[in-house]
Amino acid sequence: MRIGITCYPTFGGSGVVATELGLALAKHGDNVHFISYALPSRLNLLHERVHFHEVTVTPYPLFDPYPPYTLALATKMAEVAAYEKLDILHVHYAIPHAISAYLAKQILQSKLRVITTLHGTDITLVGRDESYLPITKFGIEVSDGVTAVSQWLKDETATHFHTAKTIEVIPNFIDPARFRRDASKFCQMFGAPGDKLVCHVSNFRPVKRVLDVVEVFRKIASEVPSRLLMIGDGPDRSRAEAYAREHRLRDRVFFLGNVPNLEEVLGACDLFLLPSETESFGMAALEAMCSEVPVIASRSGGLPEVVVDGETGYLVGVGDTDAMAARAIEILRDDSLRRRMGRQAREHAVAEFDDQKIVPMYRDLYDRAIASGA
Ligand code: GMT
Repeated sequence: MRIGITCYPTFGGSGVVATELGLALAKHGDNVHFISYALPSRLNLLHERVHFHEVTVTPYPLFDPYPPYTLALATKMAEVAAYEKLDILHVHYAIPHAISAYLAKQILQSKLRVITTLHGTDITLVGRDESYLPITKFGIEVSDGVTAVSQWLKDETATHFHTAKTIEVIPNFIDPARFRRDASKFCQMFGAPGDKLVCHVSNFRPVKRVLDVVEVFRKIASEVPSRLLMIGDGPDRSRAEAYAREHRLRDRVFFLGNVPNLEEVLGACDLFLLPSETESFGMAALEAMCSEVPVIASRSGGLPEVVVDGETGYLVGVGDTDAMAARAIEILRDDSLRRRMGRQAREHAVAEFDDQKIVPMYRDLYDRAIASGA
């Protein structure tokens, strides 16, 4: 099969899922063409069946002040679909990507099938904005297949967009060989002997509540010798760093930015915190779980579909930093509980979200989409 994939090429979970999906499909024999404005952050594997097509928006005074990325993307999609004879164009995010894909299909008047995967922000934030709601709904309804990364997101989409479009739940997935416990390397760099390593990974947007992470850690550190690794970057990083400074935690809290070797870091951690306002799935939590790290997360959005409360970690109310700290201290003080929850977390991650199980679900959807247009 010849498959085009468009995603945001950043460190966010949607880019990770799109990239890992493309790489997995290529390994199994498909030809995969990534189409985006930059190389996806995890696209670090050279493979004869993986190709990258950069979208550039040529600046013209006519386009001031807003260069039309959506149109440049549609043009590039049509061009790649035509000369690479794409069967499928799989876009991650309804807006603007599904709209560009629709335009590309109209330009070509071809049997190209468009699959749209909803990841969350397009539905929970942007798409609900009245000014974007109609076009987001349109992007969903003109797609040949639509998936959501959790049941929660599927239900949210149906409710807020009043759409009867069939949406299939295909959850995010993980490569268990890549994310596994290995404390040896990284601990030597950040773990003073005996200190527990607590970790958070996100893009530091307000929805992630990163100040809660540092506040919870302040409470943990007063009871358990520990360090906090803050991975990622974004708008709330400065505030979180200021909080750590003000509370004299700078020798215990490390802001590492976007690290290329995330699996090494996670493999050495003892606990993962994800206090988000909401998450449609929580990809970073899944990667931690697969690395045998218990996760304490908010009981919100799709997180209860990933974290099993009391087994693979704990779920607490949004903003309840006292409860999160109490659960964290409980886990970090009891090594056998931490190890058991870590083992159960990996078992659950592998049983439910193994790439070998999930990637074929996408492949099957592609087959059905092609058959329906034949
Ligand atoms: O969490 C973010 O802000 C990044 C965003 C993205 O664009 O990658 O993540 C969304 O998609 C991920 C992959 O499906 C999900 O794991 C995240 O839960 C989802 N983020 C939110 O719903 C806030």
